[in-house]
Amino acid sequence: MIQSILNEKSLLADRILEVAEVAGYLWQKGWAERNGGNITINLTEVVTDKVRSLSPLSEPIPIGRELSNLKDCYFYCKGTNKRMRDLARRPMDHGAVIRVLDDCSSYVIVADNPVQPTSEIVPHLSIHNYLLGKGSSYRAVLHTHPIDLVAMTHNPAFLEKDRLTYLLWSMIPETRAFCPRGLGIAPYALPGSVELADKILSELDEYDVVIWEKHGVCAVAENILEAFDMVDTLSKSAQIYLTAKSMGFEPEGISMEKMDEMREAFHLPK
Ligand code: 2HA
Ligand code: ZN
Repeated sequence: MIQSILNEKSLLADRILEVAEVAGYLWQKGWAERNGGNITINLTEVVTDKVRSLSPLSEPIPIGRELSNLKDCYFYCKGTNKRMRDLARRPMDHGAVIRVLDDCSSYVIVADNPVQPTSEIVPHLSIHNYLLGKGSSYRAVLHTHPIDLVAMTHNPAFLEKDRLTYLLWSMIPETRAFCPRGLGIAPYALPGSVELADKILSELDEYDVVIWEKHGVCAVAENILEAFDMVDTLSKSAQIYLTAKSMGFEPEGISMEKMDEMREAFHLPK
């Protein structure tokens, strides 16, 4: 049998298999054309002695910034140019585990194969660094291209702060309940750029999901299934809105009063 860190049962293997499960959903949803989208998860707390003992499969690769909270941290990262639909079947051929070195500004690939991490590695690691820095329990970062949500960002009116949050919350109660911090907005910026990374970081103070104008969404959560569920729920709301519009009417939406009632009943944040 080919040596793979997934051959032995471990929490680390479970986390990577969850990524594969979500990658399959992204493809089925039509949110992951070609190599579209990225997933990284922080595995440091579940890293096994076996993975710790592996020799690097690459030279140190510079990150381009110093991320001081990531010293000796381990991540699973989708590979650059790799497809979610392939990752769903063979996560260790289309992604890799990396270790950030003690200098906090470079990493090595440690398993299974020298698959180069996603082109969005700098924004992703910057987000993990930020989350650890504020003591967050979030370990998963998902970037994907949901058709309905991205379509909505082509209307400048929807890019006003919290306009989409309230509109999508008002379509079904689940969205308010399971995406209680709403949807942040990042104006269009070059994919993979430091500018985009910094804009997302500033939005994450307030939101767990950030939509990037004319591109996609980024969601952070304790695990990758939770991150997927938030985007899925927001997308469901967007579909209800678009379905009502295509039937020729503006959906009424749940009133602010009813939403406040729900916020109090379920102890949701303001
Ligand atoms: O890596 O989605 O934004 C694929 C992307 C880049
Ligand atoms: Zn993208």
